[in-house]
Parts: sequence; C-alpha cells; structure tokens
Amino acid sequence: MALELYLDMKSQPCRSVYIFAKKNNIPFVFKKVSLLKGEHFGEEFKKITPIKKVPAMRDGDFCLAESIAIMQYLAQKFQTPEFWYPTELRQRALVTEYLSWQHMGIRLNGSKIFWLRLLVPKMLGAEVPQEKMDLALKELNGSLKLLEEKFIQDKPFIVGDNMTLADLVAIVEVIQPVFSGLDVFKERPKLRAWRDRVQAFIGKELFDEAHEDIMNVQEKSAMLDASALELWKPMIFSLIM
Ligand SMILES: N[C@@H](CCC(=O)N[C@@H](CS)C(=O)NCC(=O)O)C(=O)O
Repeated sequence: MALELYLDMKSQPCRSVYIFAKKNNIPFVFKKVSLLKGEHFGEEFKKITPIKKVPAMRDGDFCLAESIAIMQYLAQKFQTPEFWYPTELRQRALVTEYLSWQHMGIRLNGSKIFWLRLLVPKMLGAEVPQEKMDLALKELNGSLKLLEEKFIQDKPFIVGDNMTLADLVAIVEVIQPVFSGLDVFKERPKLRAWRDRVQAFIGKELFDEAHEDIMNVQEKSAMLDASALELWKPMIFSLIM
C-alpha cells in the first residue's frame, strides 16, 4: 500500500510536508482534506487521526499526525540527505530548538494575522477591532525579530551553511501573512535574503506549485457556503472577541 499524505495546501505545515516529500522524491498518494469544507472533522479522517488536523500520514497500518513528526519519519524511512536533519549533536539540537520554538513562537502569530486580515473580514464580514490588529502585528513583529536576530543571525541558513528542516518549516510560516497582503519582508533585508536562499534551494517550480492554492484563497473563501462557515465561527470569534 502506497504511503498517503493527507493535506490541504492552504495549510503551512501541509506545504512543508509536501515540499519535503517532493524535493526528496518520496513517492506518496496525495489525499486532499479540505479545511474550508470541514473535511477534517469527518468520520473518514478521524480514522487517520483523532487530532482532526492536517497534515497527517498513513504508511500501511501506521498513522501519524504533526508535520514535524511526519517529516522526521520520512527522513529516517527514506534516508534523506544528512543536511535536512543533521546527526551531529549540536546541529541537530539547533534544528530541534527551532522546530520546538516555532509552533508558538511564529506560527501562531503569522496565522493570526492571516485570519484577522483576510479570513475574518472575508468569511464573516466581521470588522476586526483595531486594538486586536495592532496587538497581533506587534506580536508578529516580535517573532520576526527573533527569527532574524536569534535564529538566522548572519548565517545563510538557520543552523549555518546548509538548509535544514528548520528553514523549510520557517519559510512556509513566514510567508503566510504575505497572502493576506502584508509584506513581512519589506524593510527586513536580512529576512529577504534568507527567503531568497531558501526559495532558490527548494526551486521556484516546486515552491510555486506548493503555494498555488494559498495564492487563490481570497476567491475560494468568498465561495464558502454557510455550513462551512458555521464550523469555523467559534475559532474566528475567539480571535476577535
Ligand atoms: N502542530 C501541527 C499543526 C497542525 C494544524 O494546526 N493544522 C491546521 C491547518 S494549518 C488544521 O488542520 N486546523 C484545523 C482545525 O484547527 O480545526 C503540525 O505542525 O502539523
């Protein structure tokens, strides 16, 4: 049975798993789980993971959730090149440090901006209170400053001269607010140079292919039906209340 990846390409962690698998020529079956249609709440997907979030993976009778766990599994199973997840003690610790920090350290703040700037007004027609927006921007700026000053510093990549899982996981999160019209790279030349290196490493074709769906999210969110909106309302209101 072929390895299955359950993905919605509007999701940042799904894009990192997708890029990782494609870049390493790992064969897989793409199983689309539409977040906007609420398919991740369905009975079928619950059998893959009761966590009810994408990405998820099935390899025979083995199911796994969480993007980082999936990529580490794939790296080990398919013996991907050493640079992705180096075995040297300190290098690996630094990759793990970033991967542990990023969930709350940057993903949360970048996602919040994406929701507040794009999906909340578009999906709900709701106005976001200015103080909520200001606070979210302040938090994102703090995250980006840490990414530049603590993690990237003056190195080509987060852990030094080579691309690792840390850079892949970082780029998909850092770029998410850009699709809501916020240019996070403006006035951040160091971050911009790092982005260019990471994108060049991944390759323009694969990078663009992975981001095609999110680029069109504005039109797609406008086509949502009311039942799908109901699924997301509690989460959306928690952001603006
Ligand atoms: N820590 C998880 C995060 C997974 C996650 O939050 N996925 C989102 C999409 S980006 C999701 O499925 N959300 C559905 C929901 O919250 O109901 C990972 O890295 O895989």
